[in-house]
Amino acid sequence: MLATAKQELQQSWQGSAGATVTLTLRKDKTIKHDGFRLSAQGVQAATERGILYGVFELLRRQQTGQSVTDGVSNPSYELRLLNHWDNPDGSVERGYAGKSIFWRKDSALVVTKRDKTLWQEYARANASVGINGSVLNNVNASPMILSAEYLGRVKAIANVLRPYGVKTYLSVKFSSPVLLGGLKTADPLDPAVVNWWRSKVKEIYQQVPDFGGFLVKASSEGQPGPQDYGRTHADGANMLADVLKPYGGLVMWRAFVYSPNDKDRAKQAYNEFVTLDGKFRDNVIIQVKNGPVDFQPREPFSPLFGALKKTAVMPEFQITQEYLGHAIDLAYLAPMWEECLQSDTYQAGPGSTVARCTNGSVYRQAHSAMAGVSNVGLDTNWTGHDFAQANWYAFGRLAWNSSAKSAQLAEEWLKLTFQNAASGPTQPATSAADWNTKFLTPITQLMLASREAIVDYSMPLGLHHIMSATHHHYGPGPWWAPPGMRADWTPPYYHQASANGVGFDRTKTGSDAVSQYHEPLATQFNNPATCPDEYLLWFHHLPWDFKMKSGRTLWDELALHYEHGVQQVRQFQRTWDQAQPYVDAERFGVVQNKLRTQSGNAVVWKDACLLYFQQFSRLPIPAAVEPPMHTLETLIANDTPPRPPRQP
Ligand code: BDP
Repeated sequence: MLATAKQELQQSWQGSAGATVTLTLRKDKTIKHDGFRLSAQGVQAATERGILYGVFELLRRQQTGQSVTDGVSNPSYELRLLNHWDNPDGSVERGYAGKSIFWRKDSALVVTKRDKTLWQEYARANASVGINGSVLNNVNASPMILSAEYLGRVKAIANVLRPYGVKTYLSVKFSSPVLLGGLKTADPLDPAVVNWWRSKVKEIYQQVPDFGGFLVKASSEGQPGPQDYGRTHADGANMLADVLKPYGGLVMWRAFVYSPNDKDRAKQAYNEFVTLDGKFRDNVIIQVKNGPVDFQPREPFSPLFGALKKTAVMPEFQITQEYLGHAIDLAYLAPMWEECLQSDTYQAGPGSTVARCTNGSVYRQAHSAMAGVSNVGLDTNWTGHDFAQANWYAFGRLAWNSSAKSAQLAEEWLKLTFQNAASGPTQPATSAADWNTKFLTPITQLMLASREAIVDYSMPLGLHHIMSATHHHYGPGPWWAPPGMRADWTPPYYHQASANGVGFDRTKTGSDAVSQYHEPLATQFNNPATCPDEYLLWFHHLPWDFKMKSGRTLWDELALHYEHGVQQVRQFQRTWDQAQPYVDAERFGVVQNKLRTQSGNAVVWKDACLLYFQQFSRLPIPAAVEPPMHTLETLIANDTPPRPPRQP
């Protein structure tokens, strides 16, 4: 890693002539984990990784025109990980940037020079934002990943990632002892099963001596798990933790569990895991999605944050835009993550934010971590949408500093990505001041408004999970409920629209999900008068003529949100058009086209939802809202016909 740090400096540092940058590897009470101290003289750190991060910080400041001030920078989270949902056949679950960079169908196991170059570039990008680990395969894991053949490729990948400080982890299928090992059971308390895992783990560490550990999706969405054998999540996680322990390996055990039998999916992870608090080994971390249902455009924070007090808990965010417009819509996600991290759980008094409850500030926990479901693929721009790179960037920076501000990260990213990007003889020369006022400021504003625009035109006021569920999770589908389908995979389960009103009643007289939140939140969420508008229909089923804080009816307010979302995207189009002189022709054109598509799709969302809900509300669309351009019948007919779904 030191060699990498030196190489980066030599390649890019433009300090004044003759000036030297000193790299000092020395412990110091103020420097934690992979933190570093920057000064005019250079970088000091306690680990080689720290040196590397310090060097990248130096280069970032140089490129963004910030001065190098003396000071220590320590990471908020010890582990800052990408989760790749990549399958051995090269496909990427919920991936919108092409195939996997790690796996491919043909000659899967031959490592080419091109593979290595790509992995190196990927590792370098990660290191530049402080990401120090990658889970190389999908949580819906194939048992094959643990075969000797695949482990050979894992070793090759690990060897390329290592010099950049990126550790390698794998997702494992809980039934691997049966599927791969030929055992009759995967019962975590069966000695033969434990032995199988023990020898498998030994084999992994022979190939990858610094292997990070396992990520496990078990007893979740049909995946096998300890509950198949009448055991608990703790039994399963602890068994794996025990076999990894001698090597320093970790288990990241996902809390994304729900069964079709419960009346409210949002309550289940909490109910399942809260009773297990304190029962996990210290090398287990429970990985919890930011919201209690899934990665919806907006959810309140998962009530598990802060509620598990004797167990390490890590937030899982989704960088890939499964529910936020894939690689078509421009969605800068840092505001969403910031909103979650800064939510106060009150679990240990005021100020117990999600960030502080998970990064070691509130509870003593052996490890702290944050995971992001990666949006990286083989596309030349890595992430499908040029602006989706900003989400990879911001995820790393937020995992490093959980108090970082979305606005600052957007500005940093824009400077690093677009400064000096104007090209071609027709482009006017631009001064720095010009660039700031005509590009940086408006495009930062556009980015900051982009997530809320999507919330507005798709699922405003706390609506959730009303996307078309025909596998793609892109457009609207509030109607989608094929006969025989699991109710909790259909939008009507979540919006509950009827002549009486709309929204999911999670109050004390409803599913009582509100009681999973610590006071004062439980009381605040329980009362529609005090529940924040953005979570209103998450917690309440309300009549269409319910009087909102604004004085308008719920129906009118809903319609205005949809309208506002559409208008916002049109404004983004205008803003982007103005940015033309400051962007190279290729990226300008691609983003312009995508915004055009997004604009049309926003109208589809608005029309579909308003026309669908209008069947129940029987109220007119307010005059301030553009009349629908589509009919409900065509929109439903154009929705991709349902294929046999594995999941919504
Ligand atoms: C859902 C995705 C599905 C994932 C699942 C998970 O639709 O593809 O497998 O989450 O996180 O949001 O396990």
